[in-house]
Amino acid sequence: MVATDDRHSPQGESPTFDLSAYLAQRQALVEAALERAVPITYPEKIYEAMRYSLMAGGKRLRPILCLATCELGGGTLEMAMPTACALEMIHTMSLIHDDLPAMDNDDYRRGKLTNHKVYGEDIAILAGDGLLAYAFEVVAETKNVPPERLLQVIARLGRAVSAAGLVGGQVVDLESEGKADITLETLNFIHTHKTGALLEACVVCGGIIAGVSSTDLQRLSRYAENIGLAFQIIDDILDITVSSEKLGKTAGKDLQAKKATYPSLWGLEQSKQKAQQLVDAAKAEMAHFGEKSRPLQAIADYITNRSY
Ligand code: GRG
Repeated sequence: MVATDDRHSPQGESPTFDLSAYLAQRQALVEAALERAVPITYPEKIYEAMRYSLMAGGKRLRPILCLATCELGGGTLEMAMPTACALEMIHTMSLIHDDLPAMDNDDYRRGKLTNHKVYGEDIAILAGDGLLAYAFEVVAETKNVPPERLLQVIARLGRAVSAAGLVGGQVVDLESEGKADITLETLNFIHTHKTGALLEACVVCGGIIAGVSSTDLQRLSRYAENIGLAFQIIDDILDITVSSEKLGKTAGKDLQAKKATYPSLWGLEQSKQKAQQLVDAAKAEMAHFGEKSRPLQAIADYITNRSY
């Protein structure tokens, strides 16, 4: 099963900013940096398993967000690239663990068999652990960024993956499975933690690396909060409206697992409207930054217009 490649819908572009070209260029930079970051060495099996999922494609939205906010704050791509790679490593490890039989039990991810289907559950767990640990090492070894900023980045990343972030969201998600009476509050908790926490870390860490003010960090954080929730609402919509081939993972899983989703609470139309309102609110946060925020404005639009 292979995901089709219409990644950057022209609908996501503003007339004056070529988002497709921007995303393609940034993706290529990230791919090259990831390629260099994880060479295969002894014991080869674990590096191969880590690289299998890390280099399997994906939109690379998280590293691209981190690079974009660093540039917005006056920093360079070089300053943010190690953290950008670390964010993709953390995201990939969360996908590997999410797909395990003990969690979502999925066979396909990013258009390929899941990690445990190829390497077995034991190696898949370790590949996730290896990527998570390596992410922090990569950030700590960043050159040309003041150490106190790197320390803040490491603290933010730690919090984003912890029980106060991804892990906590995943626990409530597991507890909620099969329950018909999940409230909007619980659904929001799951997604602000499972999906939102890491997206927020991407945006905020780029700002920290660039050394932006705490007021601007708060603006970036609010932007991220809004796009994070919009991203998840669209994810829920795509799960019921798009094929497995196009998604690169098993479609219709939410319905099958009787999971509460935004469309199941609000219906499709209202879910789309809510996502649009959140994207508009995210873009409003960027108005303060003027022209420099074009990429982040266009990425916010892309989130609601994406097709996989
Ligand atoms: C972090 C220590 C630690 C453990 C993981 C399994 C788990 C705890 C959390 C689950 C996190 C998870 C899988 C959230 C879903 C996030 C999401 C919407 C993923 C899809 O992101 P895309 O569409 O995927 O950006 P690509 O493949 O394009 O990168």
